Amino acid sequence: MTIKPLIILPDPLLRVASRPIETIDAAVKRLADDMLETMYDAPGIGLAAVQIGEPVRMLVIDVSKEEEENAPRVFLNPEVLSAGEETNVYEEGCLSIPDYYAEVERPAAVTVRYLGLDGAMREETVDGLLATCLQHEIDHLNGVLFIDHISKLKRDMVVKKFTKAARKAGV
Ligand code: GNR
Ligand code: NI
Repeated sequence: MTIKPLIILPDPLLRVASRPIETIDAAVKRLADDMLETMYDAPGIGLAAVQIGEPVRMLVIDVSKEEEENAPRVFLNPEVLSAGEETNVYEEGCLSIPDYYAEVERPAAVTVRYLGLDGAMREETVDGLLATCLQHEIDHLNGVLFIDHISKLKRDMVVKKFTKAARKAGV
């Protein structure tokens, strides 16, 4: 397993739509391992493959509490089938936008369909932090970032700040 460097705003890779996974081979399993290791190292509660430079539709999540055992989960080709009427507001952050946090409103519960690493198709209705995190990660697979759900004024400020920082760093 390898900790991979994170792709940071304003890298254009964060804006591409990731491609579906067609076969669950050794490379896909290895990518899942690297994603988990990178997520735990960060640390974060979720990670999309594109955040480590692989634009494929895979994400990993662990929303277990600190005092609990790790509960790593891998989702391949996840799709939101339906969303509840009720919404939640969470303070979100993103490993690709370090040290920036903002409140985002999303459906409180969603039903998702995805493939597990074992190739089995699953359907699940989730709520709470897992629902928020899944929606944040599925957005990544579509080139969408959590800052797209806040005001344009705030978004423009963040993008400007990260663009300046990248220029200074010579990226
Ligand atoms: O670590 C993360 N925390 C988080 C908190 C609230 C809502 C979403 C997230 S996901 C984020 C990791 C990340 O950037 N995943 O793409
Ligand atoms: Ni993110």
